[in-house]
Amino acid sequence: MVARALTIAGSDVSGGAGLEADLKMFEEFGVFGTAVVTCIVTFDPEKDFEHAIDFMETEVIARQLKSALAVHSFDALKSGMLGTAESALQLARYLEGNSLPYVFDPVLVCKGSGTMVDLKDLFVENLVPQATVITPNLEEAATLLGAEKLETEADLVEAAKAIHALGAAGVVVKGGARLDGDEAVDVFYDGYTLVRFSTPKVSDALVNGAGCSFASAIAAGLAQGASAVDAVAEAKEVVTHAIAGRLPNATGVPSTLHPAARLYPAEGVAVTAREL
Ligand code: PXL
Repeated sequence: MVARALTIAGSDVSGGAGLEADLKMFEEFGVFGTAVVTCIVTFDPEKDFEHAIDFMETEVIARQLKSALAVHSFDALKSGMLGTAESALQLARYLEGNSLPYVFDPVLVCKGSGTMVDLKDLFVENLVPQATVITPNLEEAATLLGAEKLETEADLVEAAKAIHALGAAGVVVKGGARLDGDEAVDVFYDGYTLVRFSTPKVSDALVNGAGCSFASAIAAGLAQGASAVDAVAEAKEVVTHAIAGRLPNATGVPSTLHPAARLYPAEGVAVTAREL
């Protein structure tokens, strides 16, 4: 049976991130996907590609959610940029009533744009405890925990444990390009297993959509019945290829190339998993 996944996310018209990334990633896994649009991100080419975000009306998001859920029986949900407190709460209310695997990408900022940190408390209270897997980067993890900067692998481990203690079933804290060193390191914790995942760093620069694609690849794996730790390992491999194959664009932040693992695999990309 074909697995089905729903993303609740913003639209990134540049195509690397947001629901565009999610749907392309679902497709790579052979998962049928659809999307609830929470906001639309555009750029002003006359102002150095400054971001603008248009938020969908809460009522329109509610109608999309209701429609999608009525049409399909989903095997997993993923959320990305939720935009407003109301849309985040709406999603939380839905999640409280069911046990679908849920991947929570706690997007608080968009690379190169302003912050949405006012959602932090709402995330911690309402969405973190619903997550099957939550996928914060270093900054998001620090914000969720009200911590100072996270800078070392030991910080990643502590953050993964602390976010698990906030109620998330599985946590993967992403060191990514932001953590110093030759490897891209992520730490997974689910209360039993603590795993350090690493790949050779294939880009020192940030790539637009890497985080969205990682979370949606995990959701696709969960939708197909993979365990959280296996879904994370597979997602890391696919997304590392997608980062290696990144496309330059006019914004200066290259776009993730979602089908790269299949079409343009990079040499030397392998995921190493070590239980800590
Ligand atoms: O990568 C964060 C992100 C999430 N969602 C949308 C975005 C971005 C960053 O560009 O545009 C819609």
